[in-house]
This record gives sequence, C-alpha cells and structure tokens, in this order.
Amino acid sequence: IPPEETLALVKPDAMSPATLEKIMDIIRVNRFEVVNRKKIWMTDNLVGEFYKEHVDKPFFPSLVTYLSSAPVLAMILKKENAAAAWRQLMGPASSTRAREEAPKSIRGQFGTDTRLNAVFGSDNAETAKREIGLLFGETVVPMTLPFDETATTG
Ligand code: DAT
Ligand code: MG
Repeated sequence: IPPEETLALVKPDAMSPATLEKIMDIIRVNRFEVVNRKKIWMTDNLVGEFYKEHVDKPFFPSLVTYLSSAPVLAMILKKENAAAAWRQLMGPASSTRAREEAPKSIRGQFGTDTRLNAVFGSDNAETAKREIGLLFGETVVPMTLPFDETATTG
C-alpha cells in the first residue's frame, strides 16, 4: 500500500503547550511522518472555504467564529491509510461520545464539547488534497511555531 497524506489541525482549544506536546507524542507513537507543519491564524473567509460542506448547517457561523478566533497548528501527516488512521485516533466529534466510546482518542482525552473538539482530520485522501492546498498554499502566512524549531514557510 503506498503511503498517503492527510491534513490534521490542532484547534484553538488544544493549542496549550502541554496539550500540544501530548498530541505530538500520539502522532510520533503512531508513526506518522510530519511532512510539513505550521501555526496559522485562519481568516473567517478561509475557515468558510475550508468547511464549505457545512455552510447550511446551524452550527456553521459559530464554527467559523471559533476557528478564526485564535491560531491553529496545521500538519501534513503521511503514512499508509493516513486519513482513516488519523480520524481513528481523533475519535468522534462529540466529546461526550468520545469520552464514552473512545476515551483514549484525542477528542476523548482533550475535547471539551462538539465544537471545541481539539482536532480536525480530512475525511479521505481526496479531500485532503484540497484542504492541504487551502492551508499550505503560499497565501497563508505562517506564524512562529510553539516549538524550538524554525518555522517552515510556504
Ligand atoms: P468532524 O470534525 O469529525 O469531521 P463534522 O465534519 O461533522 O465533524 O463537523 C465539523 C465540525 O463542525 C466539528 O468538528 C465541530 C463542528 N460541529 C459539528 N457538529 C456540531 C454541532 N452539532 N454543534 C456544534 N458544532 C458542531
Ligand atoms: Mg468533517
């Protein structure tokens, strides 16, 4: 099976250094290659484009406000079946469900509710291509990473 790429986001509610470190450990232990990563502050237009499948949902406005309220960490993760593997690690969107059904999942450990649910993952390798293009295109300016490493640009 050839490796594939998926897009992962750490959402604002999980951007504290302690939580971020635990999430990075989970990524390492599960042997994802971090192909690229950058901290960004998404505009509401970008969030709207990113989540356009949900534009008609009642929660869309609050989702856009939330995700444009503070920086996120965007990562391109690579391994066999990366999209499905990362979504499995994330757990269900609802933090209550995640704690009941998948307490060791990222959302089970770090999610607060259905909106503040710690992480994003692409549905599959196809949607990942579009989402990687949106966030790693050269118009999205990276911020300094919350690590000791130098931020990668582009
Ligand atoms: P996922 O993030 O697992 O892909 P989704 O695509 O169904 O879940 O929804 C996208 C995001 O929208 C989700 O992470 C948080 C928000 N959201 C979904 N359902 C919601 C709800 N009922 N109330 C508030 N926010 C919701
Ligand atoms: Mg989704």
